[in-house]
Amino acid sequence: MRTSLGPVQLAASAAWTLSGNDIGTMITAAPRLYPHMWSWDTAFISIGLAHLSAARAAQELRTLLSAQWRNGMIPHIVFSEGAGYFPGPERWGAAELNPDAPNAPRTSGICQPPVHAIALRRIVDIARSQGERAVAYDLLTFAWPRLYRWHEWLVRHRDPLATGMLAIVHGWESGMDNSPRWDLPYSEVFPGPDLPPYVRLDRGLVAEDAERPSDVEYDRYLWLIEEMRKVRYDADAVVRDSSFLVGDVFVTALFALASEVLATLGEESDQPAWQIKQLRGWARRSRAAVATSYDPLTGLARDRDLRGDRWLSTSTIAGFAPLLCGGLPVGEEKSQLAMLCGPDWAGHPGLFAAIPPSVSPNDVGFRPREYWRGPVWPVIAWLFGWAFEEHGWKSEAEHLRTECLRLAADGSFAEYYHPLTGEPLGSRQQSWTATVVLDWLHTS
Ligand code: 2M8
Repeated sequence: MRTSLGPVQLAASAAWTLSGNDIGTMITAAPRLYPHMWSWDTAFISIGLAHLSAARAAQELRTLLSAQWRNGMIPHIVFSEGAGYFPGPERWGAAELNPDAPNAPRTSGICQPPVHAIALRRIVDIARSQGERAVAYDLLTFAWPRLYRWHEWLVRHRDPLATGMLAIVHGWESGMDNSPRWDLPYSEVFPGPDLPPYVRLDRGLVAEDAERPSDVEYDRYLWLIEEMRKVRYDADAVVRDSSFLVGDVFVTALFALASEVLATLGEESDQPAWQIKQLRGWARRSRAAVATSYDPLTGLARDRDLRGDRWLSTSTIAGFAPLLCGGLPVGEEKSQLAMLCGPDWAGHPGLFAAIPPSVSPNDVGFRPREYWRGPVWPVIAWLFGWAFEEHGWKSEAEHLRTECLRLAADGSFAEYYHPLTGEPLGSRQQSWTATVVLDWLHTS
């Protein structure tokens, strides 16, 4: 029988999870599987933390931003002193190879989706509503210029065709590591004989191997790191040489959305007008790129394989990217929203809760236990809920929130859930799951 905690118990248990994952210098993404700081996890973590303490949330975001590379990139992992994750800082060798990477703390050499401005917006609003105006002001003053430089880095180094569609050089940069979105481009990544041997540490930390990527996938992940090491993580050389280069429609939509959010925060805090104008321009271009990727045949937006010069048509949650950033004509936008809520997705009659899974349950590639190949990810639902609120789709946002809270009421704060049974999967006590639950509980 599935436990179902009431709101007070659930909130207490989420707060307890976060304090358990707090190692003093940072809140780790999860206790055993992920004992370090991940870039987009920390954005979500700081949102939930703000409900407990705005100052503590600000500190967490500052810790991440303090590890920003000198060239502006926010690295995907900021390593704690603790061991227990592979690939760790030695395997990346970022600081040894690239003078832009900080020596301390140590970091990985790639990035993750740019959701940080959305977190900043949320923390500032929560802090102000709690009367913590100084915390809000100080955080905004610290974070805004850093986030501007981060967005500028993305435009400068990750828009190789100058279309506004941002490219990733590793599936890890999408945050949706083994999504079917990347199967085709990864089939063209051929690990060489000089791939140094390695031992995976993740396998033993989940109930079943199938909940994690396969060894073949890991070889490709590690090989891409070798390729980047060869060019010393030089941003342009990586884009030029990496055997994986894909225009990521979901990252692009988040960038468009976050750029608008950052521009508005800039107006509120008297940031330079030319930078605000630039952010609006970047947002416009990326929104247009997302709309261009829309396929009227499937009703979904598409990624673009820049090595193979082809659209990638997979039936994943990323296809709804236009609902995050806008830009589609009204009719198409309405039909996307109807599709997301309909029987192929959140309205599928077999689902435990009406939340869109990472892959449609009606798709042949749907694997309900396998990581980004089918499970439900609460953070992704949070992003859609947030965007729905922004668009004024109140009842859809409220329905999503209620269903997510029903799923999370078991108190496991799982990394992801089986969409048909609600079974918790992957890591437990995952920080970002606990924090989006806290945010949902506080917006009721
Ligand atoms: C997962 O990714 C890491 C690699 O970055 C892993 O599997 O080892 C993804 O779900 C990613 O989106 C997330 O940020 C990270 C930590 O939660 O775990």
